[in-house]
Amino acid sequence: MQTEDIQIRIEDDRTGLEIETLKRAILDNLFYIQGKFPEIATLNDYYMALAYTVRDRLIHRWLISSQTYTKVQPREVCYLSAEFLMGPHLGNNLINLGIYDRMRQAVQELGLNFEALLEQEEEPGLGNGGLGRLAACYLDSMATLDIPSVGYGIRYEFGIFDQDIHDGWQVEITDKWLKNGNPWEIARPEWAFEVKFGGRTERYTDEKGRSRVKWIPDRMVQGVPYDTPILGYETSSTNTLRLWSAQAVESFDFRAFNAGDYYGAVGNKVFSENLSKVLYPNDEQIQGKQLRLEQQYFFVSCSLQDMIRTHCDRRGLPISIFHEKFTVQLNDTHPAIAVAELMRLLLDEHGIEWDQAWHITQSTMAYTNHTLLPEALERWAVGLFGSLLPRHLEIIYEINGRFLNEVRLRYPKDDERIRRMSIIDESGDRYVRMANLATLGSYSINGVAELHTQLLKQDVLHDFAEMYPERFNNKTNGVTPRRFMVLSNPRLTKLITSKIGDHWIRNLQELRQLESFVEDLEFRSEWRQIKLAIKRDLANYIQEQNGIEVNVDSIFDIQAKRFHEYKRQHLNVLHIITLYNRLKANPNLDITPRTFIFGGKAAPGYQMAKLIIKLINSVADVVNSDPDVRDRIKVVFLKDYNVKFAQRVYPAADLSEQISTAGKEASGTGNMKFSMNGALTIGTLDGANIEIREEVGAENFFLFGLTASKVSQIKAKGYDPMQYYIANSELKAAIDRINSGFFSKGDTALFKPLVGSLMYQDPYLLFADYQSYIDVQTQVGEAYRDQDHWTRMSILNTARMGKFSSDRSIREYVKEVWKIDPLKICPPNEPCSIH
Ligand code: CBF
Repeated sequence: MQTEDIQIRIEDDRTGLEIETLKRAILDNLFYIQGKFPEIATLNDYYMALAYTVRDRLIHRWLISSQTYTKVQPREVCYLSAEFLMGPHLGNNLINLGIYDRMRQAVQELGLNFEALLEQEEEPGLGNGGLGRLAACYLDSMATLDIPSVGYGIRYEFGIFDQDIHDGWQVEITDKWLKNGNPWEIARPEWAFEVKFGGRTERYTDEKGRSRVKWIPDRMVQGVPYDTPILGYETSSTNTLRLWSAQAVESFDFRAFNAGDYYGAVGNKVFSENLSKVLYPNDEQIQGKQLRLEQQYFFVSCSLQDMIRTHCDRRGLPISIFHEKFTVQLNDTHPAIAVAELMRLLLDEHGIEWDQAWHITQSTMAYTNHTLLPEALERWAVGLFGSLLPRHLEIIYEINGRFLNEVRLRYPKDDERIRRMSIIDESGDRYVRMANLATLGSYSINGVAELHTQLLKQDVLHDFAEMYPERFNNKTNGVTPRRFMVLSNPRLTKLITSKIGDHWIRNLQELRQLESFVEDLEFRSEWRQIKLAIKRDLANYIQEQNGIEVNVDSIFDIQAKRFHEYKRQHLNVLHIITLYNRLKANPNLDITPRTFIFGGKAAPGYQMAKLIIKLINSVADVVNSDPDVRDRIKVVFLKDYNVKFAQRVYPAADLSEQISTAGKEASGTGNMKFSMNGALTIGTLDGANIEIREEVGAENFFLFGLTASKVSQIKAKGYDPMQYYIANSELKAAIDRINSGFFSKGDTALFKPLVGSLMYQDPYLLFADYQSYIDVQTQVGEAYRDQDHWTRMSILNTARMGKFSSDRSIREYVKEVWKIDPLKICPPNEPCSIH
């Protein structure tokens, strides 16, 4: 049958947006999909029924989008990322569909608790932190801006671990996010690909007499795509997040089974499926593990094969114009193997000559760098690399040889430069440098904030930036206001919308209009009341979770992010101990009450970061129960920081801690989410803090600390933290308190590694920044006493955050990097001739 002949009847029950239709659809899904009568349905059954009701409403838009892409053949972005930290889908999809309130009413009319159903969703934690969450924000913005795009990644069976706290220590628990089923995805086994590993290569002459290479692998795995629709805000554009799951090509070996090797019969299946089993839980730290390289190659190969199939088979286009129809954005170096894989596919599978293949590859790839930390720059031992990907190593050698010849021509007799620029690090054991491969293979290379891009060009990729200046550019990160304002802060959203309408949700610069309300007494009062109400909600949550009662009139001073020494959660702790010492010395001291709230996970193998978590909890135990403190300071560690948790915390903050050592945080995005929700920032001149301060105004930002260039200078001169310790009595007292065993029940050994590292090395310059931090914290305390002024600053923070919408970032990528035109998608069931 011809597909044109088939008229599919799309039923109103699956698309209708009326309250009665929504109610009927939920009950229908409960019956037909969950297979339950209401009397015995669980909360999860209702959640699933609701989620399917929403998914049904995405499907038609999704199919029209993909049909339109097939017809129009637009240029598309493929966003390759080893991590997508999506957060719960339900609420976000309701916002983007524009039916949030209507659905709440429908659910309530069915006698169900809407909030409890939203809460029921297990979030897909397929990322560690900033990098994965950025990818998720960018998917939202690309769909919202009608940019044809696909997000490609890995469907990890176990995402980022859940964090529990036992006796103050972090304990990791397996994240079984799929255990109740995932209503948002659709498996597409019919579109699976095979991925090869290991073995050897062989040269042969083809029928045209050309010398060609064949890769004879020693094992093969299958990648099965699972697709999730990504609907934009107030548009029909629905793009795809395509995550690959690893499966055995042949899942049961009958020969082994018949020979009595029962385990061996499924051995290959177990081995293959391990590939997409678990997300590596390290943020900005590489371990060089074989499985990690296998994961990277696995998803990159599946994704590139998928693009080529779409291009050549589905759209019937010649491979020679592949780069005109696709651009690939490499989210850090994790997918950088794409450069060698696309070359391999073009050379070996499509018979393209080297120069043309290189032209296509280099015109396709664009690379975003997300970190300057040396421990996060990926490199793979040549031995490991070659045994896993022998053909790719050959291709990389060839790329490198040709490239280094160019460098020699341009910079004759500069052997040092050759050594630095080579893709192969030969300074000791030999390694493949993935950042060099990504840079060389890309037509665009960008950092994620002005300072970061500047340092990237100055330092890590200096030689490349000198040789190819036109390829380097900055794209300051952004975050989606749909999730991080509209969904997570409905009260503030309502107030803002009541004053300036709702266009700001699509065009965040419109928040500037709020500036004219700063002098409006009633508006300020409403603003303050809203913050207070949200703080009250968080206080209740803290009471429930930690059994700690907090004062909602105190400053909610929040540091929520991954634990890393460069982020300096321990500097925050030194401030807490300093305040504590002052109160102990003078119990009647008049300080502004504060609640210090921490949240975040540490990589399981990162002992120092775990010790900092233990220190926070130990300080909390002492401070919270000391009668001398009389509730003027409270310390709370909220466990299991994830997207859901973040949505609860950002709106409740008065003060956002962005206190990394200058030059270390590439951008930060939590800093943006706090500030958008009216928190004031205490921060260093690091990452996007600099641009946030420029936007909100220096007078509405608490700045402290050394600049990045001062940090480098001090380090170059030979930094001695001990001098600061000796010279600063308050700093000394804080450190001595920890050292004395005061927070560890007399155990003087417990925090020794941490204190020793600070006193003798202090690689992140806490001691050098200590006094400036304490002084500015004192100013914060004083400023908070003038609530009216604080509220003005809070409003101005929100009003001036327009720049940090991910829509702005994506518009810049579209215009300056990808060069893609938006493509409007027709709404379902409406006559339409747009594109
Ligand atoms: O660019 C997104 C984020 O990426 C990181 O989280 C990363 O993993 N490299 C950086 O640490 C952040 O600064 C950055 O905002």
